[in-house]
Amino acid sequence: MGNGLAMRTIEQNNYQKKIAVINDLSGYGRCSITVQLPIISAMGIQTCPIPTGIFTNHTGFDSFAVRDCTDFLHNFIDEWKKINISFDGILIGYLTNPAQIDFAKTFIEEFGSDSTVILDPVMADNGEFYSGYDSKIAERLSELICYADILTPNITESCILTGKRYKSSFTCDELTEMAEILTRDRANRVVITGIDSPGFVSSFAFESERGENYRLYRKEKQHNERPGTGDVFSAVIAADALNGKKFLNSVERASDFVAKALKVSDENNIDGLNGVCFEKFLSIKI
Ligand code: PXL
Repeated sequence: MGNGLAMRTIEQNNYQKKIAVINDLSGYGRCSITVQLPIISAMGIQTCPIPTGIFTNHTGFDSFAVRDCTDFLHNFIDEWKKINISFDGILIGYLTNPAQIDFAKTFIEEFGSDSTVILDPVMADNGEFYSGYDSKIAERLSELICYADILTPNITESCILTGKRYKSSFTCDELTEMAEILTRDRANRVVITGIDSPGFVSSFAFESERGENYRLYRKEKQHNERPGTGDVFSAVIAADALNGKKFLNSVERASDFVAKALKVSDENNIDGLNGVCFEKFLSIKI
């Protein structure tokens, strides 16, 4: 603001919770910020997006264009500090390079003192890294784990982060061991998604501070693989956490929500590249 006027800061109040959403913006294909904002808004939380990159469409398509936003990101810290805002939550998804991982750490240090930090360590699926990711980035991403309260890796990401071999099935003991490793630092809640078994796909929820500390949520497997389901899932988990919901109930709700949307997408013969049709279920109760 010019003319030597004092910068106007935002008066904080408790009317609504606020979450910073650090993820990419995919124009087409129902991924990342594009799906997370409407879901979190529908659950009553104010969203403040920080796009790490702008994609014309997600990377599952044969062709896409991307504008990396790394050089711009520091402005979010600089400008938001000037208006003195704070966040109840910080949700982190698609980070594409080490500089963005450093940005996420600094953002948490600057704005996260009273925040619940939810980290979806997006980097791989079905036993393979996504295009643009490799073990070097994975090593840097694993540093972010000690900044998070809640982790939502899929089974492939869980194996990478805990140094376990990816395979076609896992026992509850093996999943518990991974969850215990992932909750060694700050995080006390983890949900490992996309666990495959014949005809089913499950999420394994683990809370380190509970007596009976894990539960498996099993859903019928749908025909089509769809990108963005992890983004939908972590959005529900994040909004529920800010709304004070119990973690295990929240994992059940996120699993139900994703399963319903996957089913309707298949029933309507929507090609997998279009992502998951979640919009008609947005009346999700808070
Ligand atoms: O939801 C994962 C994801 C996020 N962002 C982009 C992607 C993908 C997965 O394909 O391509 C751009």
